[in-house]
Amino acid sequence: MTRLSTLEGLEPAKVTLPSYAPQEHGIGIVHLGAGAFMRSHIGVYTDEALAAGGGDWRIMGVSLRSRAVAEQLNPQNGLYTLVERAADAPKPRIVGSVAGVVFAPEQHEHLMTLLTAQSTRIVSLTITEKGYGLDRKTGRLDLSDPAIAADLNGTLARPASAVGIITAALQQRRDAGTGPFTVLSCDNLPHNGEVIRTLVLDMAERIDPDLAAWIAQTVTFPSTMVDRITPVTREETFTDVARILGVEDRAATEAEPFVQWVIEDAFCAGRPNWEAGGALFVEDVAPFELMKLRMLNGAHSLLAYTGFLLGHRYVRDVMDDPDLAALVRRHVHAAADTLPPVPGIDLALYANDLFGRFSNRAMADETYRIAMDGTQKLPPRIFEAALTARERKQSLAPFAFATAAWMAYARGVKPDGETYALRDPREAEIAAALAGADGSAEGIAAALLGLPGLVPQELKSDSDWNDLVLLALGRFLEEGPRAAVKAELI
Ligand code: CS2
Repeated sequence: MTRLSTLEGLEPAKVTLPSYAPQEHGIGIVHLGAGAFMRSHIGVYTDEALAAGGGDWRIMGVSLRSRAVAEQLNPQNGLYTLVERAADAPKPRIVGSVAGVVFAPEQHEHLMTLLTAQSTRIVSLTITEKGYGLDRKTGRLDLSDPAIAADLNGTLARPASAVGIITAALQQRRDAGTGPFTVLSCDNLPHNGEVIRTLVLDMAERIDPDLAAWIAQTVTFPSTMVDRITPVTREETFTDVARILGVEDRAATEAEPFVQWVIEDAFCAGRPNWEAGGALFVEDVAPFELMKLRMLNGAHSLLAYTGFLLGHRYVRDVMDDPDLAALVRRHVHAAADTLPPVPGIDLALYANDLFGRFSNRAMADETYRIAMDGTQKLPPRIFEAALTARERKQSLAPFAFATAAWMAYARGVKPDGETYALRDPREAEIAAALAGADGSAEGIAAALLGLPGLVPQELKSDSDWNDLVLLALGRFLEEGPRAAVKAELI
């Protein structure tokens, strides 16, 4: 079977095709973190923008760690299929907005040429929470992050971290008089624009204080809320595409039909017409970010840990389990109660949509995917929500339960004794902390709550919070996850 590399020969009756000629559009966006989420989200919005308004806004993806993404997309001239999964037949579309992928560790010069080109006007990122090198305690760079430390020691000669790459590119642009680009974080971090701005400024200040001043004056860092559930690509993704299109697509990606993007309109060097794809431009993204992080992502983390320990492979299986579905509902409503008003959104309807999205039977979204990187995900999703609940004198129980579920999961053993990898950047630290603890709920909770910079002090010193975490964790350990869940529902 031939490999996808051109639109020629593809049948519009079987697959939605770009209504524009991709190769006629130059590159305007360099996107760090060229994984599945780039393909299901910014790639699609930019595809719509190119179709509606044209312009030189194609995306060059950058892979910071894995060569595989480049090998998937480059032989295909950046073309890929996005398969939308809902109850009816899978809906494939070819996306034409991605031009290719640069593998940063091996193509440093090429990457810098791209980033310093006048034509590059936006550098966007989906590098996951752990990719930022953020020290949550100080809100600044985490100097113990190996990539950040290496970049600072090498004074950005050959940067490895995303923050280092952006700072080095901005330095060269300033020196050459090229002008700034917009830095657009598309990760699940509250105030993601402010976070990346602070980190880039922090790095610039340590290397070249004048550069920091130039960045502060000229570069914009809009915050965004991004949303589209994008499972890991599976064998069926490839076989469906091959069957429907008659070509082999090694970059095929699948996602749910729902998609949302709320963006602060602060672009210092222009932007595509993303409204064409339905993006919403607002003055303040914060309420939308909080809504999505606490309601969707918070419930996701809760259901991932609890569901995984109960043997549910997919999110849809969790929603088929009446006890767990009830717990998910409780969590989503409790999270909604911590939110400020969100302009134009009815939170009850948003919650209902979430239950529908989680229950989508055509999606194979693994609890194990969502369970990874817990130390990075819990603070914004669970702990910050708990802090607001505490201020408002609302129940802490849903958030404490999610935390206890993570603690039970962090032990790395299923109830039947099978072990698994945590897949967390602090995995070694967690293992060391647990090795030093006795196996009781008290011992485990103390070890994990004691991980530096993880749980906010206000929660750690709240006796209600501690009692609730201990009670739930005790049930997980002594009676098992089913009993722990059932006890919550009484
Ligand atoms: C998930 C997210 O990985 C996770 O923990 O909660 O990837 C989630 O699917 C997306 O944020 C949905 O937009």
